[in-house]
Amino acid sequence: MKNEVDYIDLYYQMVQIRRMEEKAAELYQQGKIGGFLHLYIGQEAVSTGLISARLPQDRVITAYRDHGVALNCGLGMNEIMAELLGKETGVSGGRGGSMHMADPSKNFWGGHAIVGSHLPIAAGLALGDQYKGNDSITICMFGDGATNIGYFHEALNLSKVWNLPVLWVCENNNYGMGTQVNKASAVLEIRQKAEGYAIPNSRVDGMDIMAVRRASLEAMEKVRSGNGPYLLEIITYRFRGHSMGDPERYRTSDEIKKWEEDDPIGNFRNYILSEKITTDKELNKIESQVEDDVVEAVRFAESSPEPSINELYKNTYYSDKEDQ
Ligand SMILES: Cc1ncc(C[n+]2csc(CCOP(=O)(O)OP(=O)(O)O)c2C)c(N)n1
Ligand SMILES: [Mg+2]
Repeated sequence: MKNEVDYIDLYYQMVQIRRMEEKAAELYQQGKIGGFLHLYIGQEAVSTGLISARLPQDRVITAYRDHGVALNCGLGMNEIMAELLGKETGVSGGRGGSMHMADPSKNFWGGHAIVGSHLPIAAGLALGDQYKGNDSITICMFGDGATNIGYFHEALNLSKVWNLPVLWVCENNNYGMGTQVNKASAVLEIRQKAEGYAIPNSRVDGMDIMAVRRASLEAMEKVRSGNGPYLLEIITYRFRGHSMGDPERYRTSDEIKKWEEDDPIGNFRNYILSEKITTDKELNKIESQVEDDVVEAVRFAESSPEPSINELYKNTYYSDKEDQ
């Protein structure tokens, strides 16, 4: 059983996400990454704290803001970068790109692009574990915007009816694209929506990784001991636009600045230093290690081959018969 806190490793993971994505933004602007690119910058404490509390048999599934979640689940930075560049060596063989990272061998069940669509899948994963009597829970992450969609309500309802071992995790970053929560949701505290399905719930500050980890451990313990689903709302903020190319007319630079002062990485750095867990010098060393990791990931991705043209139809389904 894991769950001793490895503060240094958690810090390392958060800085890895930040630097990997800053580099991805640059590569996107150079036209090396196609399609959409949704950055997780600002939200690093959410997945890092949450996933640090899971056991290896627990499944994780998320939406399209998935690069950080993939790293936290143990997918390599080289392979994530290669996926962003659409290369054969990518985590999804270069077929998925930014929004479709996945590796079931690490119990990471993917990135999903259609808002809310992975919530019924999460209920299905949990139903499978319940049926088999596995000691696994499913951790399903989604945004505030997803809670206004039918999938959310159907999945929560059935999860309670069937007492499924699923932890619903709402990352409330206050926006669904350019729409603020108060313009799209009937309740401002998303956790209240769980009340309608008699699902126990709580809210936690997502800029404080230790608070996220504590709340996650508690919630996972409840779900694992057979009490059925639980909903954890994590309050956070994305420092970048919804995706690359977002003109961000819906929020002010003062608002962004205010949240940037509550930077989850800066907060954790201060915590580590004030608790004397390690020294400034050691943290600087970790940061330069991450710089090297990113350089290596880009080298790996750029030097990897494109998927072979001969595999164009691999994993696709088609029929050569006329419609019957
Ligand atoms: C069914 C569906 N409707 C609309 C979209 C377009 N869309 C992509 S992201 C998004 C906002 C979702 O916001 P939220 O769930 O809060 O996640 P966040 O981007 O904040 O992480 C929308 C409407 C979509 N992908 N799928
Ligand atoms: Mg959102």
